[in-house]
Amino acid sequence: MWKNWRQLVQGAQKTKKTEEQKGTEILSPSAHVPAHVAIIMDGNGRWAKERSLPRIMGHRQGMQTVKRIVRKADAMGIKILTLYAFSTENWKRPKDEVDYLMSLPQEYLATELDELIQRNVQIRMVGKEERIPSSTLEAIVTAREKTKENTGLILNFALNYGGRNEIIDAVQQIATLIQDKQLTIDEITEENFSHFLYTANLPDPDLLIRTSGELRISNFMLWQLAYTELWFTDCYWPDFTEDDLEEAVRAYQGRSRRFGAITGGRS
Ligand code: V0D
Repeated sequence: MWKNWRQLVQGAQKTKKTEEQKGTEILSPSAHVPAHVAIIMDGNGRWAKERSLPRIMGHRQGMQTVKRIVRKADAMGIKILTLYAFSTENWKRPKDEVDYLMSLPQEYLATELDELIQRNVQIRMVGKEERIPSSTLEAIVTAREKTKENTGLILNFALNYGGRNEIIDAVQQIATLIQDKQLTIDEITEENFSHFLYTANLPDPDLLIRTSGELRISNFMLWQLAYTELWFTDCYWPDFTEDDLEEAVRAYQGRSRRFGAITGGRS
């Protein structure tokens, strides 16, 4: 049961860089591009407020940034892009705002899905499907189905996602298996545990980007971020550019150049 999962993860992990790669130009094809980049897309409301616009205009502009950054990530050779689109906390926002946010997946997919299919992108979702309006969920499930055989960029939307919630879900699944005598206590290992997370069969993020100046993880991928490099910018998400993504990756490359040799463990 674990074998399939391990092979998937190991297959997705990067190989150690060679001596000659260490000296190469930062974004050259052979440079060490993080395989999995996760982004907390913060600052849409503040972006709108600074312009005396309604918050939803910030979300709308934020979606345009998603379109640009997905193209850029693909072009840079990033393999997995996880975008934190909606947290379990976001349900506390005004109903109008939540309703608008829940219309964005359909709007995004209406204009982007054909191109994503052409680009061999695989769309996925992490988070709880419950509570997501059926029309929203249907659009995402359709996109997921249509792209499930694609072998290019994995575009992973975190939606109705909470990190502690994810861990509790995993613990409940494990406890049920133990109760049913399908799993023994000594089989609860780090590797096996991660199989029960929403991100089972995805490698952990190499790089986390958070926009808009907050220096927190805010319940995002708590388990998966254990060894992830963190990069923060004051830039609001709607203003985040392709160059900013390059800058974050360059910072990541600088860190792995400096520490890769001495950590011995994960790159
Ligand atoms: C608003 C900034 C794309 C953050 C980006 C449901 C907040 C724009 C999607 C999307 C949101 C999700 C799934 C999918 C395709 C697209 C999205 C939400 C918010 C919350 F399959 N942008 N986006 N979803 N915003």
